[in-house]
Amino acid sequence: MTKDIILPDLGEGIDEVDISEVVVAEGDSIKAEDTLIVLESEKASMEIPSEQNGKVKTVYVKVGDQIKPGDKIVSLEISDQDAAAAAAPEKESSAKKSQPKPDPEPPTLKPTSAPLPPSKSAHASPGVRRLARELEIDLSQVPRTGRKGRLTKEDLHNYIKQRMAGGGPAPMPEIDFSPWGEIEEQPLNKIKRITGERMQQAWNTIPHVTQYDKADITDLDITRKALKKDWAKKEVKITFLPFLMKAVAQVLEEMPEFNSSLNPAGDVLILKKYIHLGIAVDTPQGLMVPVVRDVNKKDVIALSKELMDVSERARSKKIKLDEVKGAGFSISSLGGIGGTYFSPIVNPPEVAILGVSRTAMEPVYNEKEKTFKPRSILPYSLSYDHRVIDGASAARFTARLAELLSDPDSIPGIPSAGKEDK
Ligand code: CAO
Repeated sequence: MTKDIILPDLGEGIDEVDISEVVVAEGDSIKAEDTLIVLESEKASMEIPSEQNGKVKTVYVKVGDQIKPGDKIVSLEISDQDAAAAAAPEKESSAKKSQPKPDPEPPTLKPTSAPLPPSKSAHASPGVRRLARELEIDLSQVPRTGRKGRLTKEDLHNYIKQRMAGGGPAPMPEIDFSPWGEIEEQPLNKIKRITGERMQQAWNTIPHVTQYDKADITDLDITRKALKKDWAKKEVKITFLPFLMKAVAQVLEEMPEFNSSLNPAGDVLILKKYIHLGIAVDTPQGLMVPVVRDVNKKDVIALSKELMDVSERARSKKIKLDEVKGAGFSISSLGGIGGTYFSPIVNPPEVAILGVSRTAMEPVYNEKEKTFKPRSILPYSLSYDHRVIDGASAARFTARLAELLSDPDSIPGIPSAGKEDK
């Protein structure tokens, strides 16, 4: 048998609405409750489901049509079996037809139990897409609750509300500062714009926590100075950073979750078996983060040479695109400049970053001698993605790093001084 499915009463005084999506096509086999069309009114987006199983014979409507209650949507070819299954409730409802009945509930979106993660290929009605375009919202960032993973108008509204509640930047009004004095406008260069966008996105999407710690590097500094003297003849600058990179690589080998990335759905951790470190370099054009690869396999001298080369090329704009990709963890060292502690922003898709500040002499209590001794103390901070890393793990990371840095013999890849010709 054939049955026409008509638009039911939508309630709330809605009489004519636009069709924003036709989900079925002629020849489709559908089940009761499968969506036939999506309507877009001033007030809401609604999915109109089928009343029963069947095969779509004719589709009477198209996107953009206006439709009112009682209009035909599709005709369904219904098998005898499906007709028999539907017969009982139909009889019941026709018995009720003679009695006055309250307005039927307007069809509404039925959210799935939990929102699905954002997806680049999510289906959304033209109305939702139009609204997203007007508000410059990237739909691939919006969690979905619609049937069959569709992104609904409600999803978009929730996303906007979340952003307005602090999940995103409030637009700054245009201000004319000139009434208060002379000004000059400097457009941001491309590196600064891209860095700004990435940092904003990281700040909005990653729940950041920063763990602060410090290490006694007095003995390490003696080792570094001896090596520095040796290698100065060969014009290799031995700074503190390569020692730190070696110690960090060691901790990453011991605690691999710090060298990982979360998949976009947020339910799988991707652990990296290689140790590539992003090193923040301050350049006249802005911040650049070239990547030093396989840090665990190189010694301090090789790393010093590479660091000199890569930071020089970053400053003279000679870094290739490939050289800023693939880091599993980053270090931002401001120790050569100054400061005591700062909170770096995690560089996604990484999950943690170490911020290093300037070493200072501090009195440290010596238990054995019952006296304070002047020691070189390095302050540092570890910012991490709290979705991946627990506070306890972060504290273990910084404590282990302090342990390594306080004992240069425990850090692999530090050659002895006086052997620079080998
Ligand atoms: N404490 C004390 N002195 C330190 C130090 C520390 N933590 N770190 C470096 N120094 C010293 C170095 O040993 C060197 O001194 P010597 O010449 O006497 O040996 C001096 O400071 C200058 O070091 P450097 O900065 O040239 O070299 P580096 O290897 O420490 O760092 C690089 C290299 C490229 C990381 C650095 O030059 C740089 O650009 N840092 C800025 C990074 C940045 O902007 N981060 C912010 C990102 S978030 O906006």
